[in-house]
Amino acid sequence: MKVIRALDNQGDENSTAVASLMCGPLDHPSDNGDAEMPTTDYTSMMQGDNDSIGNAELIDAYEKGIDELRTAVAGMTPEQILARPVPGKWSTVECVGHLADTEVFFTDRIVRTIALDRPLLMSADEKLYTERLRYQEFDLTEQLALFSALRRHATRILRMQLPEAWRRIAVHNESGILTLRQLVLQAVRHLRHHLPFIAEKRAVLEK
Ligand code: NI
Repeated sequence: MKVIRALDNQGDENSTAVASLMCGPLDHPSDNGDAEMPTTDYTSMMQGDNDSIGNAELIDAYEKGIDELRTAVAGMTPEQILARPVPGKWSTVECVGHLADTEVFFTDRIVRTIALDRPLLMSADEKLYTERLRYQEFDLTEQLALFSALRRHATRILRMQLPEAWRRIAVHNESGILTLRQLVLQAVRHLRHHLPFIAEKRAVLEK
């Protein structure tokens, strides 16, 4: 499928780059012997836009992430949600907490870029979020509801935009100029980056 190919063309899942991308280092394996990818490469991989997917398809893929995340954790027991079955990596609730918390940023960036002219977008160190906000003590159902509400909210806004809105730009303090398309692509790719790690945890827990 065209959509899948376009969105999955994001490079390797073993990147250890973190910094402005808001991807948890614990779910970005650094102990697998693979060479680390420089943050700048990871950033361009996540934010790249080759026009291989149309705007309507992109919104559909973005909205579909709600079901993809719910499906990924469906049927897990409370013990499984809290378990850290893969050494050095997050529990499932920590991963979903990261995804929901990141979505707060992504949604704000998308909405801000539509509403304002050349808004400034700030990076954040997600490593600090995980510990200080205590993701392990988050409520999975609450996090899923937050993620879903944010994506539904932005999906509705995106579907109302005229085609020219997709060329709107923001200025990121580290990445520089980003288009609305790049911001939505990044949100889609970020979720898809993390879903295999949830599957990895489940495979260990359920075997
Ligand atoms: Ni992440």
